Amino acid sequence: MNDLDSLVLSAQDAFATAAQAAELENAKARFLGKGGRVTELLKGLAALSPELKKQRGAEVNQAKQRIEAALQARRDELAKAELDVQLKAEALDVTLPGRRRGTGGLHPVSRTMERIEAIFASMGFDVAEGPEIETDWMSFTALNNPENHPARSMQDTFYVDIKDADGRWLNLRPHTSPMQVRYAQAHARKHAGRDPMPEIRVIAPGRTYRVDSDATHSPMFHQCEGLWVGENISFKDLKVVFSDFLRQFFETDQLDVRFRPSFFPFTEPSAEVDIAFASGPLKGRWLEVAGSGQVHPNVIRNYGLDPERYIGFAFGMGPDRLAMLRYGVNDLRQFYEGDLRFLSQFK
Ligand code: 2NL
Repeated sequence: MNDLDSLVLSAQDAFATAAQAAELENAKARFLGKGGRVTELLKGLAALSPELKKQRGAEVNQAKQRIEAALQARRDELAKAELDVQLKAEALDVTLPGRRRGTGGLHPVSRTMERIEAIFASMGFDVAEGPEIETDWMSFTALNNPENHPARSMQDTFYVDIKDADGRWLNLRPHTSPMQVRYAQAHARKHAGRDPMPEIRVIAPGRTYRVDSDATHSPMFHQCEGLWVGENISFKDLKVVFSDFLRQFFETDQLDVRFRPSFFPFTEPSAEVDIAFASGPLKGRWLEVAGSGQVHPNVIRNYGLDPERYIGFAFGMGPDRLAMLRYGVNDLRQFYEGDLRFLSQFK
């Protein structure tokens, strides 16, 4: 074996033992780099005679090519090994089960609202939704609230720092009654030419606001009011409609309903609606669930209707409270804390 063959062999050996790209490049420098052994041999050619230089030059070049080929082969090998490692590390197990997106659900109060809407819709009531920021007239005056009624005070009602056309502060509606006034006014205008006017039968569900916060009161709460006005709608109709609603809502006929005389500015006479379950944990206890009454003639007039001719009833209830009763929740605030451990129980 001549010196060039053994040089090639030792280069091949050095490349083969290089386990990483950096190590391989170091080995390359020892043979092909500036001061490398091949480079030294090429420099040495200068001292030879032209004859010898030609022959020896050709041999050294051939050796150099073999070394370069060995280097390239090892580079390819290392690159392939590196790719294999990466592929193995990033391998996907396509047989693993997919990641599930959790199924959402309606909030218990939303479910309750939808339940109330469905029952009244089945009795022919329209569902009306509207603004949560209201004028003073819509929230109070139209509803026969006297100018100095405590409900208007800042302790009860949230006011907005903007004035309405009458120069009074706008408010966050403290009940959904304004929406019933809007609906009744629009209905009266729409049917102005008809005699008699078709009956008004509507419920107004939605968010309402009062300055109040404890275990049974939230500054934002829900209300669902109802209104039925025609030529001949009496307190008897109120009792039938609302009792039937309650029995459907709680899915039981074993339910006592009581209309207890009360006062509201917008109804006369007025009644508080109480219920008592015949069984279950609340058995026999009277629970207040709604307010109701015959719509006050002043309110009928504010709809744009003649109170000598049109008469009817209205009621108002709190879906939050109905949801608490239906689901056995005892702290209202749990509905508004957004804790999924609580909320996901209602899916
Ligand atoms: C309560 C009291 C009530 C009404 C709301 C009403 C609405 C119009 C006209 C007349 Cl537009 N009345 N609403 C009537 C009686 C009672 O709610 O304690 N709700 C939880």
